[in-house]
Amino acid sequence: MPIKSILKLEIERVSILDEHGNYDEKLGAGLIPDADIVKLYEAMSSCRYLDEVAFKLQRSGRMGTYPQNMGQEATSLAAAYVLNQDDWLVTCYRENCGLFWRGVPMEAILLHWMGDERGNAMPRPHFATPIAVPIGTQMLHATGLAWASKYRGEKQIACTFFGDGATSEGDFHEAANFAANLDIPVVFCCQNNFWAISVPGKIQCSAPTVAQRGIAYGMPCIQVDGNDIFACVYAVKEAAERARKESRPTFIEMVTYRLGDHTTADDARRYRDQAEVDVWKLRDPLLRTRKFMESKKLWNSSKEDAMRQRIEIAVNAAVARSEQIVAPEVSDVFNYTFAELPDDLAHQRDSMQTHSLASEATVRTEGH
Ligand SMILES: Cc1ncc(C[n+]2csc(CCOP(=O)(O)OP(=O)(O)O)c2C)c(N)n1
Ligand SMILES: [Mg+2]
Repeated sequence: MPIKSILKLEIERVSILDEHGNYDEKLGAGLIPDADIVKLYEAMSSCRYLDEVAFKLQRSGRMGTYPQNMGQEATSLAAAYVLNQDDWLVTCYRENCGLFWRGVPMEAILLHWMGDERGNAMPRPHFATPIAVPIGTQMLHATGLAWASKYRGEKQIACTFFGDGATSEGDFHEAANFAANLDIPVVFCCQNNFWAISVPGKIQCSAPTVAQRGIAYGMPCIQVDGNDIFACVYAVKEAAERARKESRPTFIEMVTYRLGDHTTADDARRYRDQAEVDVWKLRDPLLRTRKFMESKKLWNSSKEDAMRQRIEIAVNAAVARSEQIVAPEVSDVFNYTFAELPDDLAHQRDSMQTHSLASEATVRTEGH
């Protein structure tokens, strides 16, 4: 028997508005109305400004740590723009732009990174899950949420975001396998920014694309220019339609780049070349969207200045609200996990309230 080729795979890449301002009229026809692109640009710009402010808050000791979103704004925003308000948006920690579009207030994100978990209690109208810092967990949550929706006969789908590094975690593979085999309406959006903190993508994924990791599980896969909001909208739209009509998952690799450090606890200069960063600065999603709007006479510098003023007022007000909120009771740490607090935790709670490290708890629990 001759040896036959039994499978040939292909990954398509979508780019509509490139960094040089070239726009694919065919793919982009009617994709985002002019009025919306202006709103999307303002959303990306305010997310960028919040990033700058949060960085300064951290450096001046007013925030614990913060992961800048800079450079990756278009990806999650495109998804939030395409999805219905009641579709689940299941994010990682670099998707502020999508969350703000959903209506999550800026101060919620600020509070979370200031160490106040009330900021991470996403209320129902936003259909967003808490920011997930443990890498990979949220792909499973999204799969579960979408499965529950399918089981109940509801139309809600789920869309989840994670990094290139997260696709090396077992959780990703479990979620992808489960979603593909059970026909679950979930959209997997991988933000391939080429780095998992200091680990470069090429030493943790030997395949030429991350997208093809989804092929192994039998789901449609596509790669898009993640700094091109049009391409991201195009891909999420297609994937959301597939999820809704056929109840099938899709894997989208969004190729992007984080222009800042991994978090404020990192110094990326120690492991990546400035020359690489400089190349990606030219591919900035904000820059190309602005140039596109200017070429269509939708934007000019006086509109930019007016927008900048609006953004500064909004962000500064959000910072003020996040810093003015009354601090939670320390004992809240114990209040939301158990209906009846076990003895050892009750002892910890009570001894914590002695106000002196040397003194014993005034209230002692039996057995301690
Ligand atoms: C389970 C787990 N392991 C390790 C870490 C530490 N950690 C935080 S971010 C990160 C890298 C993630 O890289 P990637 O998935 O590419 O996301 P990016 O930050 O680049 O968007 C690691 C290893 C963690 N948060 N959770
Ligand atoms: Mg990464």
